[in-house]
Amino acid sequence: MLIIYGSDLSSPANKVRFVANYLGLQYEYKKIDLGAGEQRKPEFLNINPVGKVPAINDDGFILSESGAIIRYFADKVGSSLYPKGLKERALVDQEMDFLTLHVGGAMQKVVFNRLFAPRRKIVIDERALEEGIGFLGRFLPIVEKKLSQTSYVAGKVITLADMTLLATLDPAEITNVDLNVYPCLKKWRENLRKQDFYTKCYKEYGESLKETAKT
Ligand SMILES: N[C@@H](CCC(=O)N[C@@H](CS)C(=O)NCC(=O)O)C(=O)O
Repeated sequence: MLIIYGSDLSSPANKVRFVANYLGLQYEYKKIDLGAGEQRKPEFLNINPVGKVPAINDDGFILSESGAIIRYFADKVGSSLYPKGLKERALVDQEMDFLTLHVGGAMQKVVFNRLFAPRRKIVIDERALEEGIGFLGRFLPIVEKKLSQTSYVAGKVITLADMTLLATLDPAEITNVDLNVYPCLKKWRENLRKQDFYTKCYKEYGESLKETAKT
């Protein structure tokens, strides 16, 4: 049995569920309550000593780090999401690294300061926020240009790079990151967000916050 440890507001963890759903993997989703510090409890530290989601337990094989997990899933079932050819794979890796480190790094500063800091009553780091917005303004036009030339991030077919970008930009609406200025990116995103692998997780990122607000 495959267990995915995640949290609905964690983009890296959601990326793992997107890929598992896309590949049709059966799994149990165990939510870790990050707000309550469950990730630092000994039971979870036994799974991931770093104390972060996502992590998986696949019949006793324990793995963390979302990039490693989604590569493992794709290779396990021999999926074209992670092509086997030397150069095709290298290009997917290039996009995954760029999207995780640069776009993801920028998005993280925005998400932390516009979503989590106010909720946790932490002082907003305006400088980090500005830096995050600045980097998005620098990197997203590069993504837009790619998507104006090809259907998917790393070429003609969907790959793990698309899953990475999709999860990374998922909190855009809730954090007021305007993606309307990127029409090709917007179209690409709309297409993926209506697919089963996505809607099996949720209708929209952050909907669990609305549920909590109701109770
Ligand atoms: N590089 C990791 C990042 C994981 C990560 O930062 N997880 C966050 C949620 S998005 C977390 O668990 N934070 C809890 C904490 O730091 O206490 C990955 O890609 O899996």
